[in-house]
Amino acid sequence: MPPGMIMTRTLSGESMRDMRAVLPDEVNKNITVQGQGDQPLEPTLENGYKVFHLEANVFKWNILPNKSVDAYGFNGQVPGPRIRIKEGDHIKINVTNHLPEPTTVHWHGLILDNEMDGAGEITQRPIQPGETFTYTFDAVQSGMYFYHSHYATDRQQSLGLYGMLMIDPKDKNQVPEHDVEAVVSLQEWLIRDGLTFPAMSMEGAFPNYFTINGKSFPATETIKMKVGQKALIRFVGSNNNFIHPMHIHGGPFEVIAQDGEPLPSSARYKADTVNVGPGQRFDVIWIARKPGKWLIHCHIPHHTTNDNVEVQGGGGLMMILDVSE
Ligand SMILES: [Cu+2]
Repeated sequence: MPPGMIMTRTLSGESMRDMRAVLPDEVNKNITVQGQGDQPLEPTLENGYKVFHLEANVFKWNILPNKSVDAYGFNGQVPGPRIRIKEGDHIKINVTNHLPEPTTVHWHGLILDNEMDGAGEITQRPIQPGETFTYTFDAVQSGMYFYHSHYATDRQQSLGLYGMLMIDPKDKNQVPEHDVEAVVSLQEWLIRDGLTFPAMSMEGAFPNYFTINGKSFPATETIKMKVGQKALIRFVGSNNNFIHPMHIHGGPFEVIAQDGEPLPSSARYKADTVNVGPGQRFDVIWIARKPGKWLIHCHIPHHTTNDNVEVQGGGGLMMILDVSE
């Protein structure tokens, strides 16, 4: 049990279950240290359906070259693989559970049939270890979405069971012109005594590591741009606990979509910081006005440290837009 939790006479064993550390001997998939998350997942085509395969496993995941977590994740990646589809597609997603506990997958924000919604014990019997469940839906929306475990969510999403779901619109003009695109998917971790606990908004369980697309700064991706180019940056609140005020240096951006829905031009607005809460998505366009290294980072400075320590100018929720002439 993490120190600091307040025990009372009535604290039940059940309340402890979801906060336990991942046991290192539960790791059942080997991943290379250099593994990157959010990699494109290719579907097969079957009878007019795009069919995807997700597999939930336990694996060691490097958030920094010298720091790994014992993660629950999809297809050996944190975030899980990127499912990128088109508006109008017919979709099937087979989910196989190799976790030591039941799970489900919820398709956050999608219009679909209730029994495909993935709310464990509400809309379906959770997928038991060793079982496969097939989700099916038609993509009637477009924009930035994500998927995540919806069973013991406080534990499972915290341990890495989430991934990006992007639906390209039929009408390409719906997305403003841009030269580069970057997903900024947030997550919080608790590593203590070499063990990975699910980070929770609870005394004794607060996170001490923070990741963008599964990596802590300085291991986060650097985005190369040229002066005058536009970046479409898609913030995703795939984390469980904090609202992260995500800030970009070098001048304001324009918020063009929220939660997958494009904002009409009259509702678009300029800002230099957006509060990205758990579950939210914000798409923004940032123009590279001047050359140099411009930061994207959370404005809660503790979230730009790694276990309370700044490394090479920061940590955690930080990445660089590297703009050349
Ligand atoms: Cu933050």
